[in-house]
Amino acid sequence: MEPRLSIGILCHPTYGGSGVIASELALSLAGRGHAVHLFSHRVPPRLARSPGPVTMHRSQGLPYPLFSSTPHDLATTSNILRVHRSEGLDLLHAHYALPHAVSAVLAQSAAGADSSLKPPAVITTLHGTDVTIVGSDPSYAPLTQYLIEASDVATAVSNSLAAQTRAHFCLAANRGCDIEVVPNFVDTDRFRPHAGDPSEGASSIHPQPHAVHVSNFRAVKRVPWLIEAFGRATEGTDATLTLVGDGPDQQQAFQRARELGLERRVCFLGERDALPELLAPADVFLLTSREESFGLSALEAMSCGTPVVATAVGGVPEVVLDGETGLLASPDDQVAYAAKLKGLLFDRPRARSMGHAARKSVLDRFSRDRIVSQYEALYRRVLARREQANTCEKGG
Ligand code: GMT
Repeated sequence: MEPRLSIGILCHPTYGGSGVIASELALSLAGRGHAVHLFSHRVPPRLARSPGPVTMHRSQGLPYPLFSSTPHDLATTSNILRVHRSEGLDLLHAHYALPHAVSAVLAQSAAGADSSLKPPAVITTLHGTDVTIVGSDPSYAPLTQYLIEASDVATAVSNSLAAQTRAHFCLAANRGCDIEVVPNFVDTDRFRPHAGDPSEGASSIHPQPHAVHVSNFRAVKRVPWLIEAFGRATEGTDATLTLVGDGPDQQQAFQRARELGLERRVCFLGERDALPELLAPADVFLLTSREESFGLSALEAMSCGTPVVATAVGGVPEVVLDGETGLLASPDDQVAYAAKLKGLLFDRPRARSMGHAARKSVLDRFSRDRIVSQYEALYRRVLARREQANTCEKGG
């Protein structure tokens, strides 16, 4: 039997995306018998709603007048060292390069300076804007490049993001170019067709065509553009759209819906935990991002048997198979996007058949068990490699 590992996971406490993946991974690894510690400056919502045996370490830096802002990341590093000294962590898995890979690499280096401690391995998972927007900005690019190289292994959530990472950071041949692709995953038991429907799908709870979108309402998601496209596709009909989530563009989106006279057909729900119950009854899930390394909310919708109409950007075509599990359009062509949406939203048999294909594709390619096993195998490979390097060093 493989030995039980002691694992530290670092993440942003976000409602979606990397915060969800890190929390679900932590819970799954704990469910497999590993000792799992999660480090973040708040409890991520997906962890908070679970009773799973993950030890949460909330980093609270000391506010002090000398600091321009409270350095919670330094408190995270300190927390890791405290746990490492008392329990011995085998590895640190940083989700989103900044600032978590900094904390992980620094903790590894500090542990290495103490001969009584065995430094933990560092795995960094790149999620998207940590490479494309934040990490590539001149203010952070050299540090991001260093972190990718300094990690024992860096992973990316799609082939597209791996290629972008290589293009941004791996022009010179260095060991940081070794980027593995480990895609995101979904809990297919929770995100399932007919979730929350007591009659298990005997009839849809939305008699009229119904679309749904879930996001953090950041500019990159283009929610006002999505509302315009929905307006074009559904003019003169009683089709409805539910928007789930919250973020910087929410007011602008609300305003756009009002300007277009859609306020009675577009419903803003804000952040909700009941995502499967909101995704499963929809005819179509909409995604209109300008860039997207993966599109976890689209995957969650597909797992509920809801097909996706999305912009063909970044890693989205790896998740949504055009013509099979959804439809893709150029991010620069709202007319084409609206035409594809119209073609699917008002053709329930077609939407249902694509929804079945979407569910099957998720079960075949992105199930939680499959991807957590991929991470577990990666951890063991990295640890074996470090062990071997250590033995060689000692042997002369
Ligand atoms: O970058 C963001 O805006 C948030 C980020 C995150 O940390 O959640 O989202 C990225 O990671 C998700 C999880 O891997 C992916 O599903 C999203 O596609 C990705 N967002 C972008 O690339 C814009």
